[in-house]
Amino acid sequence: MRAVAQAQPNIALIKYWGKRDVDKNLPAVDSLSVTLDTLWTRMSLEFDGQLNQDTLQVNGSAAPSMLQRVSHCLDLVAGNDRACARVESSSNFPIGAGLASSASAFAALVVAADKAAGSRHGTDALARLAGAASGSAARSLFGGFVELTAGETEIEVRKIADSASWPLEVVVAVTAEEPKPIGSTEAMIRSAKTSPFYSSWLEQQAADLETARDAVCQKDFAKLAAVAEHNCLKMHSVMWGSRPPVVYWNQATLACMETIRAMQADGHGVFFTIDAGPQLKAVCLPQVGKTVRAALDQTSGVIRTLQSGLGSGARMLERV
Ligand code: 2P0
Repeated sequence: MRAVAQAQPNIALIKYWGKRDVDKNLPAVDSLSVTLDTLWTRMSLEFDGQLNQDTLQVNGSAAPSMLQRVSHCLDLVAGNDRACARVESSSNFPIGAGLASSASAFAALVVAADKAAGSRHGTDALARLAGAASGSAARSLFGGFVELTAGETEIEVRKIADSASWPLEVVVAVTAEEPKPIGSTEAMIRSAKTSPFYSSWLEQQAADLETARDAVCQKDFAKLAAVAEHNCLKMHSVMWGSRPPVVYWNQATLACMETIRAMQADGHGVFFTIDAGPQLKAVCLPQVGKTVRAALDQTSGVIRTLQSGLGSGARMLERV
């Protein structure tokens, strides 16, 4: 039985950085994100009693380095006594480069695996299982504005506003297409162990999240912009203060920040955020999407831009 699911990446406006429990992959902090619509990962999965091991293809090529993580996730969804699976993933955007490809991949994977195994879980449970594989993936089970609450023993994920209720746009400036130099899991562990700023990062997160949640509920763009940029730069300060430092930015990342600052000075409704990679994501009011994209296209070092509205959560595409 083959199942095909699709999920879109999400962009955190209040960031997940740090783990409460590394083995269970429990985040140390709450986070808030927006789910995109035009970027996607499609995951095709078939349990097959004839196979003697799981197989994984990513964009048409074997991907043995990711197989263990995928197999573990399948065990969580379908049980240790499941048949082996043939898994094929394809994405329409660069993977492993700070564009949340693991979020869309694991969100799509849990939906496809659950369907193929007989639909035993609801969306909340699937979000927890996706989060156990990759923390940010839990948020891609839901569309629009999504909040992840990191409890002592498990996470709670919920949509706090629909994509249609505040149709913001996101322009991604791609400044490097190669995989990032250090994975976010390792970088988070290093930050927690060595960054002198890590404890204040944890202490202040609840206040940032509350401000951002209020801003979303009030549709207060200036308020959301201020807290999201602050939270992003604070997360990167934690990384820069780690030993050895974790630096994901390149020159074009900084050039893009200057572009956004210049647009803000001109009164445009736009702000930036940057994740575990050198790409800059500009979040903007829909009426300035085109202008923001044109400005980022003109910015030195930008390879290309992608544009997206806000979209829906992970879902099945077909069942064969
Ligand atoms: C986020 N990031 O909230 C933050 C901001 C990157 C920077 O979640 O270790 O791939 O697999 O749970 O989810 C990227 O980390 O990490 C991430 P794991 P994940 O989007």
